[in-house]
Amino acid sequence: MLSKTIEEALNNQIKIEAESSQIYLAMACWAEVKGLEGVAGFMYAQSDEEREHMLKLVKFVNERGGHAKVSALKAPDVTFNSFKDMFELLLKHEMFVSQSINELVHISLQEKDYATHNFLQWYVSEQIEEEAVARTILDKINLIGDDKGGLYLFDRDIQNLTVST
Ligand code: OFO
Repeated sequence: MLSKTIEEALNNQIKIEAESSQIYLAMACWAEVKGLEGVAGFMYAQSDEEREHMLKLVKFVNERGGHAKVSALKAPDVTFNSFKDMFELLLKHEMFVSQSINELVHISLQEKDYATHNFLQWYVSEQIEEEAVARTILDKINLIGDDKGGLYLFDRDIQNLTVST
């Protein structure tokens, strides 16, 4: 059985994962209208993954005697100054998510909820991977600079960088 403190903290994370999915969906749409199909495909996949992260939490809360809450979400940015800006935002957001997961791990230890602590380890590993992918993408974008041909190749290659769930 989840304590109220843990239930609330997990519900907060459910909201964050849902917002992440919306943020990446908005990024996918922007990339698509800008004609970068590869980047759009990558961001649609990221958006789906965040929904999976959310659902995993939802099932866990409900299975452990809590009640997963579906709440109103903050509207994401829908336009960006550049692809570099967009991926910088993505990295910043993933760092925020990692911080939130770390906080959750901390709370689970304080509450002596070792089942939740164990469950959260998957998210800890996932965040390491997601931050690493975001950094790799930013490194590539920095290399390309303003080169249009480079952007074309980047758009073609980004599909191979898809993060596993
Ligand atoms: Fe990319 O954040 Fe979920 O966990």
